[in-house]
Amino acid sequence: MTSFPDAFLWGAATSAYQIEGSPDADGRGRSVWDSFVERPGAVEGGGDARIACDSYRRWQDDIDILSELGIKAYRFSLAWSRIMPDGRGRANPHGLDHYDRMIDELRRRGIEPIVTLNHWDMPEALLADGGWIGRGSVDAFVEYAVAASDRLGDRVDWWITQNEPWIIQLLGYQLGLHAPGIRDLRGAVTAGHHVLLAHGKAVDAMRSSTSGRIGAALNLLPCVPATASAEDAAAAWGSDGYVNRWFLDPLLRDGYPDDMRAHWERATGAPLDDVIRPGDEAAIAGRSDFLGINFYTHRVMAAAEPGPDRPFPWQVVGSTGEVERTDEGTEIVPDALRDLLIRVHRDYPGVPLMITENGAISGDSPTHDGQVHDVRRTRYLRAHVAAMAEALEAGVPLVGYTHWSLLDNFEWALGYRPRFGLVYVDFRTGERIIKDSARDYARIVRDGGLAAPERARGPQVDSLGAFG
Ligand code: IFM
Repeated sequence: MTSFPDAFLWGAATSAYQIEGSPDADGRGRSVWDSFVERPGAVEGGGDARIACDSYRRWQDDIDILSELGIKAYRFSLAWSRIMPDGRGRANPHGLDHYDRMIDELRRRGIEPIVTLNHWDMPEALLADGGWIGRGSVDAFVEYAVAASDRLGDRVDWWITQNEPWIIQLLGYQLGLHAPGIRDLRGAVTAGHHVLLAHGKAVDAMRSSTSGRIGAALNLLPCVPATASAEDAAAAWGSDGYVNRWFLDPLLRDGYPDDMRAHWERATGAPLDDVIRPGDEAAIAGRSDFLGINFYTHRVMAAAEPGPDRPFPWQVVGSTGEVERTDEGTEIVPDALRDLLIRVHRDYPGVPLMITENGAISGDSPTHDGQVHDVRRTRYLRAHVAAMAEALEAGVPLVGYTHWSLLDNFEWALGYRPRFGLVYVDFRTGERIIKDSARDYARIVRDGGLAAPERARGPQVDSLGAFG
């Protein structure tokens, strides 16, 4: 048996916008995603999240499933616009009531709540000031964080302020593929900075109302050179600055990395001094009690000439040859998770780490027996648990794992086609079916890890046996 700590947080994750539905219930305000999904072509299949998994109404069903599976932690997000319908000013007590009830029920069932504050659903009202591009977003976020912490902070031991700042910056403000759909390179780096600054200021403001641990969740992508050439090595390091170090260094060291700052200043044609103001980096650094890591895959990088759609001198080329992939073509590289954990611990020592997301798209649906035999998700999950075990053995202070996702859900611009859930959701009826992968995960949770022989087979496991 691999040795995970007894207190290891074996969990599953969701986010409010992706599962809740009920956009008009109990005084919720509009979020940036409500208007983004109305843009023609913004969401594949033209779907929206007005119902999604209906979890605002079915939240007790979701907790029943967690409990049935014996899952020990539930990472979910508060819908920002349920709590701050107008973006600033008044907090909506009915929105807070909902999460208050959920947290009490989770605790009653012995399930640890891990609460994310910003999983991308900023109140639409804040767009008047540019969304995250406006510096006022920082104070708006602090108001929201304090409202949440004042009400819930006595029962939440784990807080995640921001989910995936790089994705907010890249898809929301650089490429315009996510809400609010802005394409503005300088706006993007500004937005990303404000997301981090909001983290630092919110942590300070929350300390008086919660003794819980507070961190941010970064989606980290190990960047590997496509060839042994010096040019590709430089491309991989540059990409690492863009995706990983631009967020890790200010959070866990003392400021932005110089090499990437130079890339940004060259690409945007001006120094960043008016964006990253004196005192900002000091307000971000040293605030995080732990780091959340969302891990899905790696980036195989080659050198390239910058151009109109390529601001930096590198490009993603992917692996050549036989590589296992998800239904969506994402490369499955569990060893990269082990190496990433070891690297983060080496470069940013002393910080507890939590895998706050990890999962795979696998489109399995119920078969003749009414069950969902998602063999590939099971294999994926086991391989990543094995990688975590190896990282723990190497001394990495890993405290938890919340699989993405508990439920099939609204996958943003990709709509409902990609299924990430341990639990199948019939989006016409709301019915939930526990997949085979969830039953296998339940056994891992119960046993506190993988049996040694299973682990040795790693990603090659092909005989899954009877699930607990
Ligand atoms: O569904 C998303 C989630 O909201 C953020 N991280 C990646 C997941 C899968 O794409």
